[in-house]
Amino acid sequence: MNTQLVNTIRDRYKTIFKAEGVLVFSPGRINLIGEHTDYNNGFVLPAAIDKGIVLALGRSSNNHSTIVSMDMNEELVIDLKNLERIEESSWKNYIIGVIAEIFKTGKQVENFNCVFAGDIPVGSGLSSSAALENSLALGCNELFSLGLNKNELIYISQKAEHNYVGVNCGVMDQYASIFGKHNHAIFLDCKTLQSELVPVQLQKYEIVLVNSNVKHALAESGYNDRYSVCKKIIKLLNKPSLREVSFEELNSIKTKLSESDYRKGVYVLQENDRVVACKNALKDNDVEAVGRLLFESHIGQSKMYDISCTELDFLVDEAKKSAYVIGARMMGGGFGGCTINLVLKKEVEDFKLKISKAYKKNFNKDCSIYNVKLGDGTRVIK
Ligand code: GAF
Repeated sequence: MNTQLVNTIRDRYKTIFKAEGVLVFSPGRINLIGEHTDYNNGFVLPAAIDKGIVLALGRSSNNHSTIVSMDMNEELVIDLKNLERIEESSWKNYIIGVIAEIFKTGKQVENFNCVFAGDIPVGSGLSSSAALENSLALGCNELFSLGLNKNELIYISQKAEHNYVGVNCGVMDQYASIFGKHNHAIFLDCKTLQSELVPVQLQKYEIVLVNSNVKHALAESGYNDRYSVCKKIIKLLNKPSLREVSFEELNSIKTKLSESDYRKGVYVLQENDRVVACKNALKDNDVEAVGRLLFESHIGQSKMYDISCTELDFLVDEAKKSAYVIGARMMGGGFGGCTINLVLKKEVEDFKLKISKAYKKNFNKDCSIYNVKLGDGTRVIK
């Protein structure tokens, strides 16, 4: 967690609202493997990171609530009795959505003031959105003593995204951001919400993220289309989710599906198997196998589920050419954002230099590179 950011938010809240606020940190996440499996009741293997959103929140004596985004240099003023979605793609819908979803649980939020900022790049596949939702949900829980448990906070954040942002997301991002644990990944069964913490010991390797700087906005990308394809398949098979579908069952309706929809169904089934294999490889300390699964996963995302883009494919291909990268793939919802790479520690600087140069040469634009540490989940900062 970035202590400088915490101090900045604490001070800014004090300056604007002349009071002390409750301070919350909520992390973004990486995902080792398991993309677009969460809304299919499948498996995922994410981890919270040391970067995220810091938010300060306190009571307001006004008859409205004021929320300040330092990064956007924008302010939102809301009337708690009239929480309508804003007809634009904006951070404001995450705020409105979380408050509205808290009200739907029967809990009462009163007028509040809020300031927040983050150190995760927006639209990069590191889930700044879940971090924002969770930070506000936990902040309200603390300030107004709502008594919501962690799973309830997760569902509030997820529903905010469904109903106010317009993304039919699964539960992975909100779950990882709430339940993250230092140096661990979370093997999560999205059907039962049962999870297992898996230590991430990568021996000679480390995780390096390369941001293509192609911005994705899931509500505007093909994310919801992929969701619809999966729904179409399970409807044909009369199953509750793709989790309950076998390869044989999928093959039995092959002729009723377009070639592209069939491929997408196969991808989800295969990706679920890869998540389980990856979890086992991590537990067996078989880092090379983890890497191989990452490369395979990318092929599925790019050639079968069609959620990659030229820039992400290029970054993974470059990584593959390098003798000291044992695994790489696009990460998150897709259509832009970051790749996750497992790179030999002693060659990380060389990797960064080479991949940046190649990217610039090919696309005439810069990529950005981040080292991340796996950190703890959403929490109040005392
Ligand atoms: C986004 C969504 F929010 C997640 O729920 C998940 O589906 C992910 O894309 C893809 O795995 O981050």
